[in-house]
Amino acid sequence: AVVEDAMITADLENELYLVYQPISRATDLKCIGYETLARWNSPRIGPVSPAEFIPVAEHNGRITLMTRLLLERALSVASKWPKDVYLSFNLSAHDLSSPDNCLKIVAIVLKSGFDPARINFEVTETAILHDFDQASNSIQMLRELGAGIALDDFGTGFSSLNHVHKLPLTKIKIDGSFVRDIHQRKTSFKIVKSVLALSADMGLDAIAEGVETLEELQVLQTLGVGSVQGYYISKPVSADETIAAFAPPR
Ligand code: G
Ligand code: G
Ligand code: NA
Ligand code: MN
Repeated sequence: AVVEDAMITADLENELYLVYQPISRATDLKCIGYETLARWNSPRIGPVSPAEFIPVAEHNGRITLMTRLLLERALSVASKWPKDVYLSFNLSAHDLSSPDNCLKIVAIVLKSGFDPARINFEVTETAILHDFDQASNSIQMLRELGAGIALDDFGTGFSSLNHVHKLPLTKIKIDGSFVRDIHQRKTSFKIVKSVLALSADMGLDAIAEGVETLEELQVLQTLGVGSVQGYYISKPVSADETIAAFAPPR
């Protein structure tokens, strides 16, 4: 109830912000994109994790405002990146739950003038399962706009293979739980290996997330994963740091 109460009076425009975690090509760790991660610093209750405040916002309806605010900001920052760097933006179940919600997202993208082909929307299986048919329509709509769709936290939900088959996805994000100690855990190794074979077979990009050590990275490189993300490569950084990263050396 504490988070619920704090959110009712929150000035989300000022209290919400985004951090940006690099996504890098596995072979040479060149940065090819950034995933935006929402942060809420409440003056009343301090920092709250999105894992906690997104579900609350979905419940009380403030998610509509949050998505608009965060996506507009992300697009504005991303417009200052080189053209070969993409934006990866997390969507919630609510964002996918009606054609109306999804059209609002499409409208924000079109208004921004940012190339939709440089946007990747991340959706979780949980968000999809909330209402599969509607989520499927929304994903189709975003694909028609020209954006990519990544299935996030792959392997942690239910009947994953079924979803990969039925939805017009472009990427799979292999959950960090399969990356953890992959150099020592045979089961994780086998799972990641078969997920990579599946992705290749279906023409999907594979991203391994939660890479924390060199040992993990090396195994992923050997297995041929396309891109990597995690604390070993970089923690999430501020908007200014993403822009500074591309400034010419002086
Ligand atoms: O960054 P962190 O590990 O605290 O994120 C926790 C969870 O919140 C993750 O599942 C992440 O995908 C989700 N999340 C982070 N930012 C956003 C956002 O802007 N929108 C939505 N819907 N989920 C987000
Ligand atoms: O659900 P999603 O995959 O979007 O959540 C990503 C979450 O994982 C974010 O909260 C982010 O802060 C966190 N994260 C990013 N890199 C790492 C990592 O290398 N290790 C761990 N444990 N968490 C990470
Ligand atoms: Na994500
Ligand atoms: Mn994930």
